[in-house]
Amino acid sequence: DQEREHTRTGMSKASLKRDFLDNLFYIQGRFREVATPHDLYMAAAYTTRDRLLARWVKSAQDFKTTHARTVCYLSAEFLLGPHLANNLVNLGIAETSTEAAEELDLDLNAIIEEEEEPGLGNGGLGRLAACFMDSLSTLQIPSIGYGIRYEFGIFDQMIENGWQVEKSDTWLRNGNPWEIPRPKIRFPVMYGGHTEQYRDHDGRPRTRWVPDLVIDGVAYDTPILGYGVGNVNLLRLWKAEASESFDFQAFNVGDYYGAVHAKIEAETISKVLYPNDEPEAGKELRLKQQFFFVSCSVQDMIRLQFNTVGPLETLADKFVAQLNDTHPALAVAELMRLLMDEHDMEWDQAWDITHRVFCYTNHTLLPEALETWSVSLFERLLPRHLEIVYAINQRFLDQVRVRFLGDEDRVRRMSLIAEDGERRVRMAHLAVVGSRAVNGVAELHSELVKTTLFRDFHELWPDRFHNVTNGVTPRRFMVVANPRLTRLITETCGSDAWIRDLDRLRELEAHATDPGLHERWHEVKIAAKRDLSAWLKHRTGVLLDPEAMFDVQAKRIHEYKRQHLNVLHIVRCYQRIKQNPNHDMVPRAFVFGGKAAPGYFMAKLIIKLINAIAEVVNKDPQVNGFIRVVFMPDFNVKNGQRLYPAANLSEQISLAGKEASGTGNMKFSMNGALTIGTLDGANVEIREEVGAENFFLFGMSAEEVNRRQHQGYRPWELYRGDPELRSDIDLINSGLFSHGDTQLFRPLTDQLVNQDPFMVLADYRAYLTCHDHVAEVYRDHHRWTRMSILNVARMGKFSSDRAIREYAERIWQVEPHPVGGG
Ligand code: 26Y
Repeated sequence: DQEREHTRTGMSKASLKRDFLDNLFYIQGRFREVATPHDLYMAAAYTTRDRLLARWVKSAQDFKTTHARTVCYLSAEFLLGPHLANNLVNLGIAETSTEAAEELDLDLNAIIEEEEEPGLGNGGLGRLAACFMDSLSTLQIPSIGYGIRYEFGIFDQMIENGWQVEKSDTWLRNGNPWEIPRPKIRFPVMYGGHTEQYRDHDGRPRTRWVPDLVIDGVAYDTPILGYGVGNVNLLRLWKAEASESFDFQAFNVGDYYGAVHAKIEAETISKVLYPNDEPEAGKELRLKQQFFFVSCSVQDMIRLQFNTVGPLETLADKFVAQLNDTHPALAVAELMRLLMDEHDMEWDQAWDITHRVFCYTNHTLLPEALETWSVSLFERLLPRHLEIVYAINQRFLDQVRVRFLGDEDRVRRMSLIAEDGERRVRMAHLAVVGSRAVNGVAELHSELVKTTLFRDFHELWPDRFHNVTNGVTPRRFMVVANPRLTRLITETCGSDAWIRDLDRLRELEAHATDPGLHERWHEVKIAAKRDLSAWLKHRTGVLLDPEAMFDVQAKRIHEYKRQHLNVLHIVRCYQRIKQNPNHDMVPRAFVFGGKAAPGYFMAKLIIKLINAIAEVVNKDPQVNGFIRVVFMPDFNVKNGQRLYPAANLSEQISLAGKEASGTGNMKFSMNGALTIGTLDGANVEIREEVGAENFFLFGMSAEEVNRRQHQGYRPWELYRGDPELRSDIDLINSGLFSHGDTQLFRPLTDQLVNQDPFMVLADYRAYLTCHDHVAEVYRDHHRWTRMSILNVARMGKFSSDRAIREYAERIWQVEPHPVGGG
């Protein structure tokens, strides 16, 4: 029977072994005895990829012949994480592969460890796009993810002398076995120049864009397989190359080196991912990047339309395109341009199609994070698109004027162009006007979107606004990251159906007080803590006691996320122990992880502060039996997978109203951590789901925050009025953590005492009180374990499958399209 299985696609142990050795030989040119760990990884990756390709071809044929309605997910970031383990799980051959490896005297986990992850995103937004790709395939929805194939993804973080040091990412250095280059799928992308009016053969006025730069975008495809299904969707990332025609021109006039230079210039467009929270620098290249991938993607959609359905008139029936934040919002203007200038369509029809194709997801309310581009830069790079934006704006504002007679202030507020100071294009307004649906990413966030950020738009078009609460994929963040917990849940529920239907975790509730389960649950957690401790010891030298409470905050470093509030709690614990050596407390390991944007000084200072405190605390025998502090370097998807299973307590402590959703909060909770958190983002819904009694809530609500800020917030009064708070801040400035330097942390502490824009001091007392309660509950092992089980049992809502189902039904109107052979 095994003999009859096709080479490269068989799923039996024997086939996997044979094909692995084949690939090792024919792709890597190695045999077992001389293979390096990287050779072994490549052979395993190709063996896995072969199995994906068989399913991919089938999916592509199927979608083409049936003209299946397709979702295009446009995102400047896809933070995929390592592929190998995830693909083995989705293929259903994780266990067989482990056994196959054993029989070859190999350790599959060691092979999996070899993979360098594609870090093509900053954090939440990029990872959400990756989770959505997994769920789209699992739910069998035909889709294409469109983005940029950055040569350098998010930087690698190293910690030197307590400071973050950025090292450039080199994920492509050893080759990428998961992608397939498509040199023939290539589109020209134009920049600069000017526009001209002319009359077409029917005498109608037309516009032509005469650019001064043309660059090619070349497709690189990565297959995305669903869990337990035959559906494979496409992640199509664009790489910038010099356009051949452009090169040739330069060559003709004898400027060979000029042509080479142009080639290098062109290729910078997809060179590097921009970190978020970066100030102005390098802005122009980012606008170029955004237009680059958007233009290629929209041209590709039109090509596919011609290849399948036919006429452009029905483009909006074949495709829906989701804009992941405003980064791809230029797609609205680009589709208009292509329909009118290249395909001779009139404005009204082009607008009708465009407006039915696009939908937009907002991910932030923070004013400093809303994208705008100066009109002068926009005009210089995209003169035709500026004309189109103006034309959209004129028609739109006329509509506003008719609806709200005489309200010119409203017209000014809603305009696509901000006119106060330097004129700027408001990308969020372009996205709202150009889309048929707009959504926020958690209930609270979506309410605030309607009542604050887009209040005027909501008044004009109430039906356009939706909520789709974020979710994460349980395949990667449970099954791949936490195989022990996966086994325990599957045994307890008597089936692994929960992996595709996360609501079925509820079956755990019936066992929430079972002492047998409690013991095994505890064992699973301790084992994960041991694994993490070993890794951290190796990487940082800090040894954590697996019996201690692992109190973890892992996410990008940002003031609004308030890592410094966590720090103040650590300082308080430290002082309590120092002041009372007989002080009894639950031993805690404070674990941090997260990158700071390279240009974000305050965030980098927070990292330094954490490491400075760690240094003092960890070597002081008077306290290190109670508290230890460690900063996990280079928090990324791979390291996240080590962290989530090991956490007892998840810190979700942003100032209410600032975190749009958060998704780390879900990943921790799914792995049995309890949450200490504010009423912010998806925390609100997590608390609703798991029950208030299983969630540690503290701090002001978004409304209270608003009220306090309107009343006038004076943090220095809190500093002066609370002796413990004062002594914690003073201790940071005493030089104790900085070898006597009393100025090092001043920028941070001065900011807290004088401005405190994220109201750390206002929530300080409530946070400490809540932490005391956490410790009290932790002492009661059975109570804690029961709460942990109930957290996992009630996390069904936070599967990205649920989120994608909501998008599919309420926003996209797309249907599942099963491909056989799963
Ligand atoms: C402008 C550009 C440099 C830029 C790039 C990335 C700006 C922002 C970002 C990333 C934003 C981001 O990750 N936002 C997060 O999106 C998550 C998914 O919806 C939310 O859970 C999270 O609250 C939000 O901060």
